[in-house]
Amino acid sequence: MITLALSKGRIFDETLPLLAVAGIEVSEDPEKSRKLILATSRPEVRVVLVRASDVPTYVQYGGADLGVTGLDVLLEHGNQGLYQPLDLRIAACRLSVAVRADYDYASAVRQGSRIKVATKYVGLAREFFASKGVHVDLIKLYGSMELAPLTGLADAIVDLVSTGNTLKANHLVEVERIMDISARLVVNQAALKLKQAPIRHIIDAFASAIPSA
Ligand code: PRT
Ligand code: MG
Repeated sequence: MITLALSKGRIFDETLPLLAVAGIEVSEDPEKSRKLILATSRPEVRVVLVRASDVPTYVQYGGADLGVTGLDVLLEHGNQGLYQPLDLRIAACRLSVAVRADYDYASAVRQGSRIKVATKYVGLAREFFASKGVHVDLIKLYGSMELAPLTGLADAIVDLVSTGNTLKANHLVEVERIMDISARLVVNQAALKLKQAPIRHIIDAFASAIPSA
């Protein structure tokens, strides 16, 4: 049995075409079913649905053999014990710093002020600001980061941006791009040794199906 960990939403939706190339069709729509384990057209392959931030954990400890996860989640988790053969170039976005339109980020940085930054990505944010020598107080949030500058909780946020519509709707502006993000295939290293042929088949099929840049 091969177990693939996916999260509902864009990761699941954008992985389906890659699975199709590997000859694997998921037999149920996760938006319509409450099942957490989904069978596929291949009796030896199943999909487990986990929170996006739990995909690396499942794969690291062998709860799943492979998984698809955002680079944001992967870097924040740490990639100990995970083989990362492919950048799938799906679920693309960027990790950015954003502030209220009336907050002067550039002069706060220039003057060496302490900046209050709210984010789900405390590790990545700490590393980024430390590398620039910017002093920050980090505030950990689990969602709706955009609200933090609007309520006075923080001066800035570090969050994912794709179209920019969410920032715009909340009168925030992107002031720095930290890194480009896309989804990665991650593989449990022991599983790769024990189930080499079927896992290689999936890696090769995914590799042949990656959208071009
Ligand atoms: O939603 P939940 O809390 O269950 O988990 P999650 O938010 O971690 O999962 P999900 O499915 O939203 O995201 C899974 C992965 O998709 C992330 O880890 C990223 O690698 C990738 N991804 C790509 C994105 C986006 N694009 C994205 N735009 N993840 C989140 N967003 C959010 C962003 O946080 C912001 O709130 O969408 C909003 C901005 O979008 P725009 O288009 O308005 O700029
Ligand atoms: Mg989300």
